[in-house]
Amino acid sequence: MAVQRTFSIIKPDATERNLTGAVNAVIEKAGLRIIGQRRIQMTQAQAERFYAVHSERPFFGELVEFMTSGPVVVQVLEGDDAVAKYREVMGATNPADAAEGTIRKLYAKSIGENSVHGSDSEENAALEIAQFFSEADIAG
Ligand code: FUP
Repeated sequence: MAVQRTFSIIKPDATERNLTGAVNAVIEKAGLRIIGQRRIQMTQAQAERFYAVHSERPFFGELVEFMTSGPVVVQVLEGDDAVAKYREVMGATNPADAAEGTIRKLYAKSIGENSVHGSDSEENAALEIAQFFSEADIAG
């Protein structure tokens, strides 16, 4: 299996409840390494660019509002098959459908306030990482 990087966000519902360390513990227990991490307040422009693919969806406005409602932790994760592995560790988008032990099953509040983001492909991971990190801020 190839070593990959993926992009993660710990969302405002999780930072608000002081769950950064708890989420990171699940990530690290799954064998993924946190090789870049920064806590930021996302601007509206950053959130709109990040979720541009959803701009025509009815929940877009709420999504942008939520992602800018408090601090987020942006992360670069590395490991074998990291993109698929992190999707597995996160669990289903809707926490009601998420498997036991996944971050969303453990911590998410709803389909909108679902605690974490993870890239859905290696191509998107590279684009998302580049939106928030320079190589100098990543050490694998
Ligand atoms: P995921 O890849 O699991 O984060 O899910 P999507 O890319 O489908 O959705 C991105 C974000 O849009 C979700 F994390 C939350 C939000 N969303 C809603 O608020 N309502 C929906 O019905 C679907 C997604």
